[in-house]
Amino acid sequence: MIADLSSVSVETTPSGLKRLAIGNQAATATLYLQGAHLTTYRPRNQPDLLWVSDAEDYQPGKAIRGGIPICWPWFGAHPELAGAPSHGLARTAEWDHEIVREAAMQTDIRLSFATDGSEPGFPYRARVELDVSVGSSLRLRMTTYNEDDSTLPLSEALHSYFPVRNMDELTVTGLAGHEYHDKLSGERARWPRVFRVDQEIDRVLIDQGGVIRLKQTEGPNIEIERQGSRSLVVWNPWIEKSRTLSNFNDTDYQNMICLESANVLDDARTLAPGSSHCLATQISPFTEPSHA
Ligand code: TA6
Repeated sequence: MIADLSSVSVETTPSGLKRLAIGNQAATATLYLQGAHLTTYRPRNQPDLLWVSDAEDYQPGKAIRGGIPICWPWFGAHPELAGAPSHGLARTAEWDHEIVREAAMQTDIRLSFATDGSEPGFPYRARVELDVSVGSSLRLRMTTYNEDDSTLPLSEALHSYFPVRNMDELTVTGLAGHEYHDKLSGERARWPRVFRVDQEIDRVLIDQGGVIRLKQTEGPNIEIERQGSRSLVVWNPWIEKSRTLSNFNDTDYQNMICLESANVLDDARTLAPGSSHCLATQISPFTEPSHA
């Protein structure tokens, strides 16, 4: 019998959430069907490249604090509907899934979620498919199909939480010099050449589609590539905001940063009837070249 080269097993947590435990020769990952929500991704011989608060209790109907929450079909607060869920409908909805490919070095899974126009805040028929590929890189392709007769407004993000071992050692490249919208001040500015996380950061780069690299001496170095996205959200709640967040320890701000592949603000999209848009991201480990 050929050894198990790749496996996907369906598990149910004590709280009743269904999740897929994915394993192959290149990596392992954990994917919850509620919200199509990845919570772990570990390339072979690497630490987890995703971060989840250990205050998370994985309850049905509640977004998981960490991993890669799917913000769709709106990002942040709903533009008109007070009381609508923050970051849209998808991250607490039950998605369908099919295992597309189980190979030795790669496992591909397609998840899907559809709206019928009755959902509060989103009166449109639409479908969103998330193609997850677990291998030496983690690839996500989120494709929205407008199945309605009306033009569909779309803002979205793959709200990725990354681990930081020591915030003082963290550098993030690919940001400097780019214009960003500061959600805290409401102003626009240029990203500084020297950037340290030493306060609450909630910023949206508004026209940057290039490679982002998270570098740290003790924790994993992570490379983020994007397609179909020219906006990137950078978020750390820091001290005060951390105290207000659900399923988040007061000191968790010291060990995480969100770098979110997005279509938000100037990069939000409108889909004509019958059209589609794909937002894709690749998350990969990388090693700094050792200086000879
Ligand atoms: O992406 C940053 C952000 O929009 C912050 O403003 C903060 O609200 C964060 O998302 C977390 O939102 P959540 O609804 O998951 O608590």
